[in-house]
Amino acid sequence: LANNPSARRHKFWETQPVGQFRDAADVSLPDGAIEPPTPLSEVRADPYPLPAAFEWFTCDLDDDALLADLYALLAHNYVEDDENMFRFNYSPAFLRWALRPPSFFRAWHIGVRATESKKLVAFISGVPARIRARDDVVRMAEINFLCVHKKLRSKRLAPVLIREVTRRVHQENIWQAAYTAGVVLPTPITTCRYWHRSLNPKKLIDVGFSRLGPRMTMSRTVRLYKLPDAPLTPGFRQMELRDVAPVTRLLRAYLARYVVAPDFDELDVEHWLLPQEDVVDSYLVESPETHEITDFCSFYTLPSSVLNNPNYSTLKAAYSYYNVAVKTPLQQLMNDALIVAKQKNYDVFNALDVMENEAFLKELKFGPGDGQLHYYLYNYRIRNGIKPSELGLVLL
Ligand code: NHW
Repeated sequence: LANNPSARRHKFWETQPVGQFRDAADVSLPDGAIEPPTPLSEVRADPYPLPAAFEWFTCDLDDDALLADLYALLAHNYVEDDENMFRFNYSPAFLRWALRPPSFFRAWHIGVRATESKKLVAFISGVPARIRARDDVVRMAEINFLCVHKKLRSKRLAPVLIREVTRRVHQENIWQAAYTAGVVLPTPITTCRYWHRSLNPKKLIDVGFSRLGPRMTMSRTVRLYKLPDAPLTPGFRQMELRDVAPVTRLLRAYLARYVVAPDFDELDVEHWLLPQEDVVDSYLVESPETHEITDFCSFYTLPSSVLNNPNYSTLKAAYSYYNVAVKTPLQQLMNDALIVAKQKNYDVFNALDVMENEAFLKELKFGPGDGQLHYYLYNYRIRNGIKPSELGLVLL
């Protein structure tokens, strides 16, 4: 049983409209919504009950003090690697960006605090998105930053948070959601792997993120990962506000190839892809002759705290986001992304094996990580799932 997650019982997830492991072989089930919307008047009006001494609390992220509380909750209690050596350290500016896209709902930034001390002890969030599955564009919530304080774990608080965010999403007449997790739940639409490209191999080895390869010395390793000082593609430059329309056109045409992908309009592109220092970086290739925008690449910034290391407290990591190579070969475009990330002092560049990424990972000296990332849809079935290369969606 322990080696077979799909045989495990899921007391909460078995009650939810998600693909159930027991239905995996049932070919008669159609793609699309698992259950129909209920009339809005039947959506529960009151928040779900919390254990005594805790209360719901909607986080206003305009408020710097509340943002600092959320940052601290996550910095101390959010996702760690299997060996508890690193913990995600989303910055306050990143959280503001991630949680306030166009038409966001404040009510979907859901905290739980201790009634007496007002200390924030748990959180879950949603943001609205249009996500296309095959030819069906669906209004969804992207759910992220589910976190329960370490001292309150295994008390079934997570299902209460999930039910509450579901209720608040339903109140907006939205019935589907997308989310990712490192754990296996019923039922992933696909399972991806992270790949890592060392930019600062010495530090990565010192903090235990990577190991010196067999028959390798430190100086050979440093040489192996060395990159040019500046991008190589003529016309490679940072994206600016004036580029939003052509980038949206490029991205929409490109994402149309994938089975599951976001349906971005110009407002989304302005929010999600216009560079913000230490949050999101986007570059494009402007043809030196025609001034046409031909290619695009982007990454977001998510440092990790290094736990229990005497020399280092953080790893600066870039995560590949959306990339579109039309005229420039993808491998060359991504090599330029690595070069700018190195210039900006990132220690590592991470990428999932989604979209066309397999085509450059090995060649650009990415190595496979040990963690997996499972993608899920709530109340939406995709029979047999999809391959990572059919997925055009990156969640933060
Ligand atoms: S994944 C990151 C999740 N956060 C972390 O890993 C941070 C560190 N861990 C924790 O804070 C990205 C706790 O361990 C958490 C669980 C809070 C994870 N997703 O309270 P109990 C996201 O944020 C199930 C979903 O006792 P706990 C995406 C588990 O399978 N379910 O556990 C979030 C079990 O149910 P089961 C998860 O350790 C997507 C139950 O929770 C889960 O104290 C959310 C146990 O609860 C996970 N990552 O707290 C779903 N981890 O049925 C959104 C555990 O198996 C769905 N569980 O018995 C869509 C909603 C919107 C729909 C709108 C129409």
